[in-house]
Amino acid sequence: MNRQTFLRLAGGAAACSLAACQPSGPSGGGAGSGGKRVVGFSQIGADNPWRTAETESIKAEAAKRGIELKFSDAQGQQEAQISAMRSFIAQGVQGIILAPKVETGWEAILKEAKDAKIPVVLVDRGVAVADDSLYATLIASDFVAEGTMAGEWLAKKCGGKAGVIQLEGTTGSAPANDRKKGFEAAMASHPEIKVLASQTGDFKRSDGKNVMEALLKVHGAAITAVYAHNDDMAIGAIQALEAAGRRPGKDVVVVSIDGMGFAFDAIVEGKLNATVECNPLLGEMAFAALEQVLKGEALPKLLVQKDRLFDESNAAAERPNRKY
Ligand code: GYE
Repeated sequence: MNRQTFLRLAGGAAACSLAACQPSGPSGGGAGSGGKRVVGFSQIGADNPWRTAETESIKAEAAKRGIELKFSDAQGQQEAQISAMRSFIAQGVQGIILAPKVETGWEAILKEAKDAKIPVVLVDRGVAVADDSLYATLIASDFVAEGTMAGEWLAKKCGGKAGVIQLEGTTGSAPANDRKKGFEAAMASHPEIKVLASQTGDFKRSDGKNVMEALLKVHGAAITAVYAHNDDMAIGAIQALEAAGRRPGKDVVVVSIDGMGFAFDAIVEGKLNATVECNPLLGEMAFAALEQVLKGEALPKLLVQKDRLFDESNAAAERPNRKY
């Protein structure tokens, strides 16, 4: 070891913090300039404010911890997420944070990360893999519970009788699959609530609006409630309902999930009836989990976020506390 290397290492040890000084792993790579921890984050895209809030949370936490973050926005393409992960592996990052678009199709790339001894922390959506040793942990909400909570609330509000439109999230994604499952489980005990149609709006406001417009033409006055898998699609649906001369929040009950600030505003305005929160601020938890894995500590496979429901009884009081 030459003198310069020795001094750099010694200096590094003196300034050692959890974030910066973990061993770089058996691959030996991953130290960025100045010996910084390097982590890759593969994000699905930036097509709604929830996702942008999550991205910001992860970027801010990396900066706070002095971690060099390699960020990739896959613009909605799973293939692009897989390529980004492959590139993170090739660059020898010390950990990967992945927000997987859909549940299936991840085995091969997760295996590549595992073989390279790079831990993967899943955030916000789960994957369907037979071998759960392919990832370190999943930090997410219980989407089935969210769907059930929304469904029970809607059933009560509608007096057990309604014609519902379900606006589903991205096809094949864990939150779309599970929010549907949870909602339909709740509906099983309400035989007079009919789901008139259930279609994807891809978690996007514009798609929610277009799908609702089309379904209003087919089902018209039979529609008395809307269940949207996220707030953005609910806002799109509210716009379509108003354009069709309906009164969302009054003669059409609208319930959604995410608990975004703009959803609280819509509740206060009386156009949205309820939202079930789903926390996108996962940065701190994601990096804390990654540090634990890198220290060799055991982690539960699932770190569940607890969600609450907000409606006209509590939305206004909670609005000033919302962080997203
Ligand atoms: O509800 C939605 C986003 O995966 C939990 O994805 C997340 C969902 C969230 O696009 O708004």
